Formats: sequence, C-alpha cells, structure tokens
Amino acid sequence: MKYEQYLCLGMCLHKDVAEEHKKAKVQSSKMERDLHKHASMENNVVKILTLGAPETGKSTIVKQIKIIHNHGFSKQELISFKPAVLDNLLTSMKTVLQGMGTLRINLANKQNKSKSCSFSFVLFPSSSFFENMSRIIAPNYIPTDADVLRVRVRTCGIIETQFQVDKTMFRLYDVRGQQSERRKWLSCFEGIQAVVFVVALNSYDMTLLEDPSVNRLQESLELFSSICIHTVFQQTTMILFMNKTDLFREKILKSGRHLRLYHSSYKGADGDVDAAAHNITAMFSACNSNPDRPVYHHFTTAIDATSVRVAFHVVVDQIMRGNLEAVQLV
Ligand SMILES: Nc1nc2c(ncn2[C@@H]2O[C@H](COP(=O)(O)OP(=O)(O)OP(=O)(O)O)[C@@H](O)[C@H]2O)c(=O)[nH]1
Ligand SMILES: [Mg+2]
Repeated sequence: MKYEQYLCLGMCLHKDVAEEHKKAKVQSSKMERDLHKHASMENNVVKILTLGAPETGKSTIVKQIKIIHNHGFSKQELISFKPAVLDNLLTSMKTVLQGMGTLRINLANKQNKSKSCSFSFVLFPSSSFFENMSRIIAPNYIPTDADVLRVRVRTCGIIETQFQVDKTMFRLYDVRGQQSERRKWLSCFEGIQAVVFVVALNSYDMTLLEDPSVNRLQESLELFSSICIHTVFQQTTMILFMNKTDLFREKILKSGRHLRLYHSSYKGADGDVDAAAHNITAMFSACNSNPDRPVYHHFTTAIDATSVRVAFHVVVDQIMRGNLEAVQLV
C-alpha cells in the first residue's frame, strides 16, 4: 500500500473514532439526565408501608385504594382471583361440614341446611361466598370487585401499588404479616414516609393460627411497640387503621364475648362499641414514646369503599402536613 493510501485510511479511522466518541458522549449525558430525572421523580414519590399482624386487612385496604385511585381491576386481574374464590368457598364448606359433624347436626334436615349457612358466617365472617354459591360455581363466573375484596389470599413477597392523588405520586408496599415474613420488611424500610399499621379490632378474643397460646391483639400490640421504637421509623408518620369495625361491632353487641373478659383494663359498659374501640386504640397509642411523632388513628372497615376513601383522604393530608413540617425544620 502506498504512503498516501495509509494516510487516507488513518484519517478515515480517526474520523470514525471521533464520531463514535461523540455518539458515546451524547448517549452518556442522556443517561445521566435520565438518571437525574428518575432520582428526582423517586424523591417526589411518597412511600407508604402497610404493616400489621396476619389477616388484619392490609391487602384489602391496598385493593380498595387500587379501586379508588388506580382504575380498579382489569377483567384479566378479576379472572386471576377465580381460583382463590373457589378455594375459599371449598375450604369454608369443608370446615362447616366438619364442624356440623362434630356437633352431630344432620344435613338431611332442611332446617339444618340454613343453620350450616349461618355457621359459615361465624367461622368465616368476611366470606359471603357461601351465600353466592350458585353465582360462583357457574362456568362463566368472573369475580366482582366485592368478591376480590372478600377473598382471603395470603400475601407473598412484597406487592407494590402506585397511584397519583392530585399532583403527588404515592407508592404503597404491602407485605405479609406472618412472623416468619417480617425480616423481609427490612428491605422496604428505606425512604418510607408513613407506616399504615393495620389492627383487626375484632381479634381481641382470638389466638394465632401458628401458636394458639398467643392472643392476636396482644401479638399485634407487641409488633406495633417494636415498630415504634425501631430506629428506622423515628421520623416516619405512624397511622393506625383500627380495622374490621363491622365484625367488631357484631362481636361486642351479639357474641357475649365482652372486652372486659379479655382486657381487665376495660372499664366501659358491655355492648358499648365506641368505648371498647377507643379502649383498644388507646393501648396502641400508648406504645409510642416519641412525643415529637404523633400517632394518628382511623376506624375502618376495609371491605367498605367509603370507609377506606374517607380514612385515606385524611391520611394523605396527614402525610403531606408531616412532610411540610419536616421541610420547615430543615
Ligand atoms: N368483614 C370484614 N372483613 C375484612 C375486613 N378487612 C379485611 N377483611 C377480610 O379479612 C381477610 C384477610 O384480609 P387480608 O387483607 O388478606 O389480610 P392481610 O393483613 O393482608 O393478611 P396477610 O397478607 O396474611 O398478612 C379477607 O378475607 C378480607 O376480605 C373488614 O374490615 N371487614
Ligand atoms: Mg396481605
């Protein structure tokens, strides 16, 4: 090859390299801009962690919020709950039949058939699936929003739900409440602005499935105490959702299982639903020893849209106010 040809090749290569270099620079500054944009968007997302003991209603509250603020469930999502609804129905049927066998109630008797239905409500108070059996077992059955809210599915892993209220983006993290799952919560702790701690008010006379010697409400109290003193949550807005008020009301008014029989500190009248609910709430509020961080509370029925909408509207306000105060302190 002649010298001139080498020179020409060299110049061409140099031009190519310079071109590549320019392209890489443009790409890298675009990536940097995207990262900055993403980081500032992330900083503007209000992160809320729902915590609480198992079966208190954490996922039901998150489902309600998805229905209210995030266009609800698509047809495909509704269909995905079908196996769980059928499974809940079968489990409750099995338990009712076993219970009736133990109590020697003969199902051949027509009157006893209706008894089995009300028996199912005692065992599965949140389940209306028994009553809706013919609708549910129809081949073209698609679960409704109400079915999705009532179905019992233990949460696996961490479920994220993102939604916008006015100009603010919120991200909700839903985790399983079982003891063995709690260490996983640690990974979501960073940058959490608020903890919504869910309490099942009606659990005052119930024991844990995994340990029948432990009272559910007591366990919930200990969990809330440990969260209140956790260093990660010192600046976090604490919000109690005193949930399952519908089942609590039923129990206090009709079951004869008075609160004073389980909590000697209760001095109110039997059948006084408000006094009983406030007594339990006061036990939880007393877990907070940080005077600079108030603990807000709301009474909720997670399967009722209005109840969650009203409570969550106030929660958004409380979080925004907390953020504003934090900014003013800086
Ligand atoms: N009647 C009634 N049922 C409720 C209420 N809140 C939740 N439930 C029912 O209680 C059951 C358990 O609710 P979940 O939301 O799955 O409970 P969770 O706290 O997410 O449970 P884990 O994921 O196991 O920790 C479901 O069948 C819900 O429909 C309520 O306020 N009233
Ligand atoms: Mg759950």
